[in-house]
Amino acid sequence: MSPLFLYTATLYLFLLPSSWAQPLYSPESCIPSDEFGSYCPTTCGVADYLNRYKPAVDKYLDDFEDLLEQIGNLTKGAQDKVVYMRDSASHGQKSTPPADFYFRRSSTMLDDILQFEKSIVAQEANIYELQQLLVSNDKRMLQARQLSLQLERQCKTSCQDTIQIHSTTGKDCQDVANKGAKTSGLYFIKPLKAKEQFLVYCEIDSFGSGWTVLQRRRDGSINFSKEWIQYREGFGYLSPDDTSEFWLGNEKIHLLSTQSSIPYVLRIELTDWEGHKKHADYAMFRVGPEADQYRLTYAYYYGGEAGDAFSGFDFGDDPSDKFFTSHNGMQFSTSDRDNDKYQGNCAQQDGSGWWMNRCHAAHLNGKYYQGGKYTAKDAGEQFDNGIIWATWHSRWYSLKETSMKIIPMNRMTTGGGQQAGVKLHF
Ligand SMILES: [Ca+2]
Repeated sequence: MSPLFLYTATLYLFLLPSSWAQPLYSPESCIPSDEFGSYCPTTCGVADYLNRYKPAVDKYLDDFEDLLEQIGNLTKGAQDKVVYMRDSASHGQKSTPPADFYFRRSSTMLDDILQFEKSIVAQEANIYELQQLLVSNDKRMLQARQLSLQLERQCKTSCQDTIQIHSTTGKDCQDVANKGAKTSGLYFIKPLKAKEQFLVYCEIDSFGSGWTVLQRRRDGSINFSKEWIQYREGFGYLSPDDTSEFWLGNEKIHLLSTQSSIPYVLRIELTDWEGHKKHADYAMFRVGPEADQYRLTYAYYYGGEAGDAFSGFDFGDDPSDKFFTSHNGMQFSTSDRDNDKYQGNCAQQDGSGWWMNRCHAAHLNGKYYQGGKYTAKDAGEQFDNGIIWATWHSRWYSLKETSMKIIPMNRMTTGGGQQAGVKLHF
């Protein structure tokens, strides 16, 4: 890597928002990533990065300065020589008897000298510019160093963003709860066929029910307009106090939902902008493998006040509305992978990833609209691309909060579901 590149890269880092600098975590103060971002959302990494490359940049600047000085000295020498030559030439012209040959030769020499002088002036201007550049670079370097020192100082006061990850693990959050975990938070789990464990948010209630949360929207802080790979791997942030937005990732959802002979119930929880909360449950929720484009299936609508939008909705536009907006059996689509039943590309139109049909009656990964109500004009191209649950609110109403979470089906009758009279959050 050339020193110039290092210098550019160093300065450029400051222009990036801190989230871009996340992979540069400090091993002492941050928790390494488990494919879900690094748990040090501070800029400590930037300081480490700067400190690592500072000596190289300093050396580069020193060398540059030496070079400029050398050029300056050379120019001065050349200038002295020109003055000397001009003086001797004109002296020769005056003192020597006018022999044509010598006179012409002397004139040519004077012309050359004049040109040479011009070029020296031009060189001097160049050097001046370079010197200005050096000064401004020095200034920027100084600022960078000051910022680096500031960051260094901040990073020495132990990282404020540390999070607690509980030590209990299991194949899902219910397993974690069965092993005695009592509080909601972040846990590592490892579904049966998973190659490695991964982090999830577990919602654990006082009755010992452990929900594994797959999706969360709450404030629009995360852009859900992502492509296939991001939907496969997951994106957003997991937080120990359930304050952030995320998509857990299709591969993880697949591994979770297909691991056991005990099927899962999917619960969808929704909050509108008036603060009302409703939910919808689906029995035997499964997401297929990537080879089958993460196909969604469930056996039946289990209940809930939000209604069964997942099975389609009759918008009144066409008799086939309900059939073509049902999500059961649909493969997952993203803007870069069209697996929908529409001649166009639903995911591209809506800028999201979802189990698109032609296109949707339920759409929880849609665009976040503050305040809820939006119009075709707001959506830019007339598509209903908000966060939609059509059996509750119209498709031109985008919900405020959503979550998708699963629990083994047997928990619905042994304390985790409504049947046992467990106090729910609604
Ligand atoms: Ca299509």
